[in-house]
Amino acid sequence: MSHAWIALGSNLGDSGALLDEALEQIAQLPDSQLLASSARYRTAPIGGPEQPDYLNAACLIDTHLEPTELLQALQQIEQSAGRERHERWGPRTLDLDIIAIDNLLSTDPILTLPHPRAHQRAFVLYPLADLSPRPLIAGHNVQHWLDLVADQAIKRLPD
Ligand code: A4P
Ligand code: MG
Repeated sequence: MSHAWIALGSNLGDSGALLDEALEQIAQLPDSQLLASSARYRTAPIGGPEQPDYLNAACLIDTHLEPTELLQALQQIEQSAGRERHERWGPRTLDLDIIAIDNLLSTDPILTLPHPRAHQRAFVLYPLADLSPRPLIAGHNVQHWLDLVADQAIKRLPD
């Protein structure tokens, strides 16, 4: 059984409903259990073209799936939310990124672990901070990285 931390993001369509639906589908992944999910955050877009603000969140699961099986299952959930890929960092109905799986390290571009940009992004770090346990990213805890992204616009939404 492995812990996997997953980041959710949406800035097209009914983002609140899309994140609700994604969490329900994550809870139903085979050989897996949803342990915790974060608050929702309204966040300014980082990178890419001019685009709407995002709704971001994170969750923690226990899973017996292999890392590549988990990635494929999450990509199927993205597809079922009508995800289209046009340009890097462009707007999307649903993005599901694996932030970390236990303390696995991978430089494979198909599945890089921990996620190579997680520690630079308030929209990933704030939701992760709501979860227990939290992942270690590049040898440091989430709070260490949070202190370095204080300039990024993010608003925690009421439950
Ligand atoms: N891939 C490699 N490692 C991973 C991983 N750990 N988890 C590969 C998930 N996928 C991983 O992803 C591109 C490829 O990354 C996949 O084929 C997979 O094999 P994608 O979802 O098709 O494309 P993407 O999400 O546009 O690319 P990327 O580089 O993952 O984007 P980022 O860095 O995740 O940025 N601003 C705000 N405020 N909130 C956001 O959620 N998201 C992005 C996307 C940009 N700005 C944002 C937000
Ligand atoms: Mg992605």
